[in-house]
Amino acid sequence: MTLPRLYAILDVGCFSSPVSKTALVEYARELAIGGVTLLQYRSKLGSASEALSHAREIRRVLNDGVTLVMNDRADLCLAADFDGIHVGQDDLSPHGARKVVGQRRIVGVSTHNLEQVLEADAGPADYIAFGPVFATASKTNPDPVVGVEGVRAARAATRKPLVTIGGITRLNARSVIEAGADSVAVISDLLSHPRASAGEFLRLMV
Ligand code: 3NM
Repeated sequence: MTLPRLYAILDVGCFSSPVSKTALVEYARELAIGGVTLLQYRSKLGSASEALSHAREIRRVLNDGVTLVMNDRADLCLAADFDGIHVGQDDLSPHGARKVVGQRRIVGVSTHNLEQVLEADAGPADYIAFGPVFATASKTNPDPVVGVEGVRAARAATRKPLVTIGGITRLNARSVIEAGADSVAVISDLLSHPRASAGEFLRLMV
């Protein structure tokens, strides 16, 4: 698969509670208008039924031009008719996720060190996410920062599409791409002006 340069993550935890489905969908729409073509839905706190309701509405409103990936939950990926599933080191294995979602959907996996990159490289994931590249406030208990040098090392360790994540902003995204990343995954630096920020990210990574 070929990844777009920008992989936007809609993290429900970044929205003020009670979370409004309308606000989430509007955010996703703004990202899409800004040029986002790959979007992950991430909900670490709410119920599965709430996540499914959000995901279904996002799927309904965004056209097929946006590839939608569900964080963690292979069941919700299928139920919301998403295009892929992203698993962390403590979730289903890529192999397990693949068994659930089948061959035609995308499976991505998070890694945080070279050993995990090599393990993911040998497995069935379609892409490997690696990070945190820089310090991040968007994840509880993040792994140690890997830095741009870490990205270079990960690039040398796999030929699978490489997504970098963690503290990536419009100021440092280019340096990460130049270190060999195919794509940058971003939560915070899209939040305040999603449409304009997505557009800027995409322009500076051509
Ligand atoms: N995963 P921001 S870092 C969700 O290291 C997530 O795997 C990470 O958010 C990892 O763009 C991270 O705001 C948070 O830093 C990314």
